[in-house]
Amino acid sequence: MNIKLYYAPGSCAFAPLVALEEAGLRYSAIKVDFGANEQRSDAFLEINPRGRVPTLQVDGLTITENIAVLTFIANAAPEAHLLPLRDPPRLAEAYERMSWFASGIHVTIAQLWRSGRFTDDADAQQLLQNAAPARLEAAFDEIEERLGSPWILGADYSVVDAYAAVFYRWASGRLAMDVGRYPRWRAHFERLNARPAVQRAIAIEKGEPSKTV
Ligand SMILES: N[C@@H](CCC(=O)N[C@@H](CS)C(=O)NCC(=O)O)C(=O)O
Repeated sequence: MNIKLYYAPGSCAFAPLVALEEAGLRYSAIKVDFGANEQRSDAFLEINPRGRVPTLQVDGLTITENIAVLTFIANAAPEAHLLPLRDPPRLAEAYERMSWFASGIHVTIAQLWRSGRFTDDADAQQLLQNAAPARLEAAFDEIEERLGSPWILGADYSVVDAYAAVFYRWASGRLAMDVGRYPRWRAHFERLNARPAVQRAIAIEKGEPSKTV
């Protein structure tokens, strides 16, 4: 299999970058430079007309949207147990969390950082931005309350944990939120960060080469 992951450092593509490292699949990580607006370049729009990461290419098939990308990776390396593929109730729980991350929390982040996606009206954009922080706080409170132990789904680590880390990084970084109010989530993030695959994903974001095909 020829796998290429298009990612941007610090973006939500961190989750599939971690998943690929956990899976032990051979792949190429290709950086899309958001600073240079490369996601809007003709070359990248030809790959993903939505101009977003993560974008995965597998033998010429293009897979976009985090949930689809993470699902592909988990299925491509079932021995890595990155999703509870044979446990329907637990799998439903995994998809409930990931869907909420993608269509709830991530969209609220976009309301704050990319309000132009929702309306061209500058005043309406400001209103969207003003409303976002309280909604994010409520969502992150919910993450804190619903965390399993040691991992989100309980005993077994999964791609859901890596996906949650995307939001923790934003909360503690660009959003400059007081993550002290999320002690369980912080402990979860530190546990995740200690995994060798996560450290490798961080190194790739910093420019170290991935396992290339
Ligand atoms: N619904 C998509 C969202 C992907 C998305 O918005 N990715 C951001 C990075 S976190 C992006 O590529 N932004 C580029 C842009 O908006 O120009 C998913 O879940 O994968």
